[in-house]
Amino acid sequence: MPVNDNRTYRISAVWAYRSQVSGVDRYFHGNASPKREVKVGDRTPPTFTGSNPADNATGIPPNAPITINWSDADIEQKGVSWNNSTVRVNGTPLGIPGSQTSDFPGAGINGSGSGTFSTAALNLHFNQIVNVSVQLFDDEGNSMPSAQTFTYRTAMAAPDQPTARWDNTSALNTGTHSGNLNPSNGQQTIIVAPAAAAGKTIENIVGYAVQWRVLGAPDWNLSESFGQPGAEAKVFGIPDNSTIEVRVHFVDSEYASLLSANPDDIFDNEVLFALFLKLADDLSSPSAAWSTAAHVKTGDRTAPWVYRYEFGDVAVTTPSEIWSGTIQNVMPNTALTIFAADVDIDGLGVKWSETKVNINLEGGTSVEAALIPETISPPVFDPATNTVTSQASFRPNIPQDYATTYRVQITRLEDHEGNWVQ
Ligand SMILES: [Ca+2]
Ligand SMILES: [Ca+2]
Ligand SMILES: [Ca+2]
Ligand SMILES: [Ca+2]
Repeated sequence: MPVNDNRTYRISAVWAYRSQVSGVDRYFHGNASPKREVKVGDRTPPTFTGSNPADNATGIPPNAPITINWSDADIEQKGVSWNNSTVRVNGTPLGIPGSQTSDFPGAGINGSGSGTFSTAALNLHFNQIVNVSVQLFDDEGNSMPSAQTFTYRTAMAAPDQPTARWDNTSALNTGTHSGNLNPSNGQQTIIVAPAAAAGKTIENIVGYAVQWRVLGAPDWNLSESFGQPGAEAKVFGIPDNSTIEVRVHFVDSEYASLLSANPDDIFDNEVLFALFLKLADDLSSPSAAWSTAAHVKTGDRTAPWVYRYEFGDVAVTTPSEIWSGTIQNVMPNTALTIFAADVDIDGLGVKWSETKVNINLEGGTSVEAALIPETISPPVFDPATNTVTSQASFRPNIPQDYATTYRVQITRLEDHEGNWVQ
């Protein structure tokens, strides 16, 4: 009969004998002795049943405790002996757990429990791979056949708040145009200062990613730029005349394979797409902690435009007519009022003193002359759209005849930054 460990057996003895009855062997036994109990000892090693953090977990705070779970069969209901067991973190033994649990339900032989270790003394870094090995013994000295290991990764710390500034090197919006004027050139650049994480050690940092949005917008835009460690990043395609929010998060060496040997490859479409996927993935990952957002104002690169003019009591508001319309039966020397709008974060709008107008006999030589307004209205600023409107009236000071066609051309309508279109 096989005997299992961790069991109690009751044993009693009895005499047996053989006797012939009518020439045939017969077997008989006497009364049984009193029973004895025998406990068969523990030869079952404990089992490592899991951990917290779990294997392959990410985003774990560096100072998070480590809990090791076990099960064991043990007739004495003691289970794992932490004095004999060894838990190592990146090779360093952790000693005795700060807290323990042990449970053998219903006074049975099969129990489970845990030991929880502080990691404070290890000073683990952010974004560090943590390898844990577990070798458990019970108090009879039965050990796991071999150590088991699991791995987790600590969280990526948030960078400090970056700083950002408007790159004012892009060209003013100047020159000729026909038809409707787009009020915004929409292509500005800001420069984001390198991100740091004061007082924190972070492993495997290869740079930082940038997101931006117009202040108050619901969604963030992924920037095409990827900041190298310690270097500034440029963020393109930002609207002018806006307050922009910028935030950054660190990225690790998983990006390095995307970037290959040449950082300029970031502008390769396939690399960019892969990086975008990674960035998007990071948005849902606790390992990608974003910094506090910085604010920066982009400057004015939008030229003003005419949206209405009036000759006496005749008003023109249709854009195509404003740029090439014809008005009949205007009295000579009638006052002209120009209504102009500008997208302009500083609220100044059109600089009327720089506005120039030609009035000539149609077909005659065009002569540009400064407009000398009789009246200028104060600019009205709409902060919701950063749009400034103002108007100026002037009286053409060339001799005009009846029944004669004159060509009126606003050759320069300039804002205070020098943006203008003709
Ligand atoms: Ca055992
Ligand atoms: Ca035991
Ligand atoms: Ca402007
Ligand atoms: Ca301006």
